[in-house]
Amino acid sequence: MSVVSIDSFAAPHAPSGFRDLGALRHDWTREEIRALFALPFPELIFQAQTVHRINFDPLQVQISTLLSIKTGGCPEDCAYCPQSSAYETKLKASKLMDVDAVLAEAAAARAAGASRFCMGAAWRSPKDHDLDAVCAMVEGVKAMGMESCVTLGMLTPPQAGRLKDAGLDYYNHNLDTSPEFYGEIITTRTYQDRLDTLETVRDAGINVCCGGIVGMGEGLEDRVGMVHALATLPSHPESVPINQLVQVEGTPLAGSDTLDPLDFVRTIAVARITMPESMVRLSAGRENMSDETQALCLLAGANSIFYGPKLLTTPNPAQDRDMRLLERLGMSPMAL
Ligand code: SAM
Ligand code: DTB
Ligand code: SF4
Repeated sequence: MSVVSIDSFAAPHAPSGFRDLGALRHDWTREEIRALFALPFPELIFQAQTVHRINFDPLQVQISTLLSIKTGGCPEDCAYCPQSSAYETKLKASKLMDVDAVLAEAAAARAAGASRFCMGAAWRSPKDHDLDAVCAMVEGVKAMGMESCVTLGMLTPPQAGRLKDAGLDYYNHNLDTSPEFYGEIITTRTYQDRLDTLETVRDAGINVCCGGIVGMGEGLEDRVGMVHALATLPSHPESVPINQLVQVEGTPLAGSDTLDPLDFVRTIAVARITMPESMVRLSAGRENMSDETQALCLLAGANSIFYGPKLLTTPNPAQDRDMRLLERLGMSPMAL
């Protein structure tokens, strides 16, 4: 891990933290993170790019494909989510997919160039017998030479152990927002429940994929609090998805004020600076972003995307649009 000294480039008003840019830290304060968000845009992007280039090839983007293996009918009340049974959306619920059908989708994702296959289930937590099928899916994905990721809700230590034994590489479980705003969004499980699941996953030796959502009507201080919560975890999540709310008719958050795209870019940049060795994923919301906003996110340190025409239940940009964008930027998908 190297630390750059770039005093000679620093603007006269650059904060003193500028000198330790790239250091791996878990003691970020809210004040420091607030100060990053408040930087003039060119300073922020310069810092983010500098940190990015210390740890990563800035021309390479990791691509993951998502599949909803069990859709809708979820007992949780996450206000953003079309899969909650608490809200009337147009979504059709379905039971857990067959292993073979999932593996056929995984093979197609691999053929299209994805290096990771992520399977999501609309559960509060999995039942032990459901894990038999999920473990078989993980084993099948691994046998194809792809990385595997699942997101299944809260886990017990024995369940995490079973997933690890099946060869699971990543578990996605998001903190979603700041601890203060969280209660406005979800009432059926607590922030501490989420932290406990993250600890269970980490202790099982599975890589953690953990991020959040912006554009839910939160304030700047909530974005500060969200990044702070992520960057002060005992170890930084290996993967940090930053989602922009996909507004779905029928959910309580449909009709929320949309976020200034530059505030989204700032969130990516601050995540990059504070978690220098993590993959930062430009996640949900790309379908509603211009190519130029996405390009700014990639310049601000995002180095991963979800690839394929669908996220879990909502649209994502077509694959050819994504490949064209990477080509226009002179960037390429990270090899398997
Ligand atoms: N049910 C499991 C859970 O919540 O832990 C796993 C699936 S859940 C759909 C995975 C994540 O997707 C959520 O934590 C949330 O961050 C994100 N998500 C869900 N709906 C979204 C939306 N409308 N816009 C942006 N992100 C969303
Ligand atoms: C994450 O942070 N974003 C993905 C993934 N983890 C599972 C999910 C986005 C879901 C967007 C809404 C939908 O398609 O249902
Ligand atoms: Fe259920 Fe996950 Fe959607 Fe929350 S985000 S309602 S837990 S599927």
